[in-house]
Amino acid sequence: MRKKLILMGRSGCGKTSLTQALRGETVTYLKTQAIAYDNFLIDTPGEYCENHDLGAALCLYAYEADVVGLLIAADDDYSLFPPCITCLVNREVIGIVTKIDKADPCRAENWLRLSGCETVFHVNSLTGEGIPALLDHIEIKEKQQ
Ligand SMILES: Nc1nc2c(ncn2[C@@H]2O[C@H](COP(=O)(O)OP(=O)(O)OP(=O)(O)O)[C@@H](O)[C@H]2O)c(=O)[nH]1
Ligand SMILES: [Mg+2]
Repeated sequence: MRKKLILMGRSGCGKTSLTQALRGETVTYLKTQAIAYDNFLIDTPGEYCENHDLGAALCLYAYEADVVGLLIAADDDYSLFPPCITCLVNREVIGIVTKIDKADPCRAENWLRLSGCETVFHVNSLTGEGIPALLDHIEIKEKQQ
């Protein structure tokens, strides 16, 4: 069993590719046209992060999940997430730096930490690097007897 993870970030930052990698599927480009649910992942179109009114809807969608993932690609030139926004939802918020094969992930990680993410993962959805650590984080572990 896994906690339900919702992914948010600008268009093209790698949300859908990450959902495919987390499911163990081949990564193929597919533009997200609407919020997409499956058993443990909620994928959102990047436009929801890029438009102020749709951004408010993302806060509501967060309540359908157990964990909120904010994504920034390592080669992104800027962050869409303002400082200290994780308090807008009463869910755990984690940072995920994508495309770590394309640039040093440090800058994107710093932006995510500034936004309030205390835990930040680094992933490359094309090679699978960092995917096991993220899967482990959302795994619901049986209590030891
Ligand atoms: N090099 C590299 N490319 C990646 C990685 N992850 C995703 N991409 C590429 O980035 C492009 C956009 O990826 P998507 O997963 O569709 O991005 P998205 O965030 O879902 O975009 P929207 O659906 O528009 O919101 C695709 O061409 C992917 O192949 C990665 O880790 N490394
Ligand atoms: Mg997508």
